[in-house]
Amino acid sequence: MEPRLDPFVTLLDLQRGTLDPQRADPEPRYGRDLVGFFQTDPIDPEALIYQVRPIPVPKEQSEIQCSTTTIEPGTVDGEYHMTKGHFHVVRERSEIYLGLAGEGLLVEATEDGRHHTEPMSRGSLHYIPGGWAHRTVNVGAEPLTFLAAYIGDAGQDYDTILRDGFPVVVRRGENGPEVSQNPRHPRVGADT
Ligand code: M6P
Ligand code: ZN
Repeated sequence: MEPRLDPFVTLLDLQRGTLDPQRADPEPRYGRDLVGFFQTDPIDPEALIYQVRPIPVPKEQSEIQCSTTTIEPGTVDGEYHMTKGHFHVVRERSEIYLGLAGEGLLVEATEDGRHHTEPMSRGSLHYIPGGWAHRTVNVGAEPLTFLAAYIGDAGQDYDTILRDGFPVVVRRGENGPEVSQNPRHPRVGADT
């Protein structure tokens, strides 16, 4: 075959998730971008909640999309800062996350409401199988940074999350993070 892309290398700052050279603009997510994802909408529309730094390649099945994500520490009305979370549009597409810095929780869920959480920290390697929505939550005092790699044509479905949310929410409790059922989710299933 005739190769489609030339090889390339990017230097990743393992603490901050920055890329050099940056092959695409970072994609910041502010309070205003996260309306509808927390139990209570963020008060400050200008607050930076997280930032995605993509390494762009064609969004096709033959390519591997890669990005870093850095979530700032903090809470929105008691819920820890988190990503929107998504299913893949092509549901069977899988993904890998690798924790780089900070302390987090990866929350995964199926469409019938089963759910699963895994602690994230430097070196934690997470396999997210097809059919599982995924959201990362920063439960620490420092930024949470992780690397993601996924099949290029996966696509992100946010509408299902905006409608139902995840089966569980992660809040700051007296003794650290507390995972509890989301009262708004239509069908909370088993913790697997
Ligand atoms: C990871 C990957 C990206 C995703 C990002 C933020 O980097 O899973 O595909 O965009 O996290 O998550 P979300 O899109 O759910 O806000
Ligand atoms: Zn994904």
